[in-house]
Amino acid sequence: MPEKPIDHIDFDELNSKAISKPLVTHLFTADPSAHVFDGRIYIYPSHDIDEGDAFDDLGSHFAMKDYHVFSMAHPEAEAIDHGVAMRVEDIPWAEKQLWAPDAAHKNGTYYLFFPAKDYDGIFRIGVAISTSPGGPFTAQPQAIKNSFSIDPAVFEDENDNYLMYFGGIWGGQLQRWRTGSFKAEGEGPFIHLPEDNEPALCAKVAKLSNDLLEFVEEPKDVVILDEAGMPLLQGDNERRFFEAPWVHKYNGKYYFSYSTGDTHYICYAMSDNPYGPFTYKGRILNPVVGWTSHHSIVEFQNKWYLFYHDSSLSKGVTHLRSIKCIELTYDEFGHIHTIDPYR
Ligand code: FUB
Repeated sequence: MPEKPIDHIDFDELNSKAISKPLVTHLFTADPSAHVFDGRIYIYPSHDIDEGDAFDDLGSHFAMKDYHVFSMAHPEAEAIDHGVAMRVEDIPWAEKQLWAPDAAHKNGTYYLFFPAKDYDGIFRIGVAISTSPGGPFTAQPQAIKNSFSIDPAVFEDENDNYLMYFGGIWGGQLQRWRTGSFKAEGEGPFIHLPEDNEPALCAKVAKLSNDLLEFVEEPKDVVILDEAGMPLLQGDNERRFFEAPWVHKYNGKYYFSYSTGDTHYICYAMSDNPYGPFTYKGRILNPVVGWTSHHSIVEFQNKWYLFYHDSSLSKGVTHLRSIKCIELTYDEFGHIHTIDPYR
């Protein structure tokens, strides 16, 4: 992914204007998926490292090799590092690039869902399990059957249904699956994408099996409609889905939030149905320092929080990010107030 020009940024000034500080400073962390387990906030992020890989629009420089889990007693408390939760060498099917994970809990077992490239260079989504929310996690021998692309986010509905949302375009390879099988031919992030005037590529949603280890249905499109009820178009890059899906429920409505990637917004859309279609509503987070933006939304003690990341600690290095947290608020119609990450 390309760098935004950062020559003009005074990072001391920027950090003094930042609305929140990095939760973790001894490691670089990104893509925070937050959940409340046993009354504590657990955060499942990517662990960013610099492997010296060349920067490209497919994100080859995001070369992560392990996961750490963090937990906090409350959003202002110190984030405790629970240590290495899982390494790429402990995942039989995965070769590289442990990207944005998520977690879920069911019947005393904790599940870590994660994307990684297999030995054919194809992103798949795997599951690992633990008896503790802080790990360590043991990976299943194979990726989830028929899984593809990146950024799993698992939403638990009231009826004990667990739905996995996933997907990401460009380096996330979603565009290579448009016909139902992986299209390997062609180089670069744009090949296989729809034309600008065609409906945008959608994130996917699939219900998980009772043991949360497989899909029990074909992944379906998470359609986002505009105010006129028409699907957003691929060329509408300030609003269309790029990566980082997340779903939460507030006042009986489902909120599908996501990153717009190359325009650097976190946006959201609302629906009465977790499968959608969702109607576009607006922006949650304006652009952060760094190319990517990725978030989660969680309720803790009757307040709502946005977990996100930026590259301010690394002074703008795209693949060395830091997780952060800020309160998120709604208006009387349930619309989310847009957050500016720097005052
Ligand atoms: O961290 C690697 C990738 O960058 C994630 O999977 C994307 O969502 C973006 O944040």
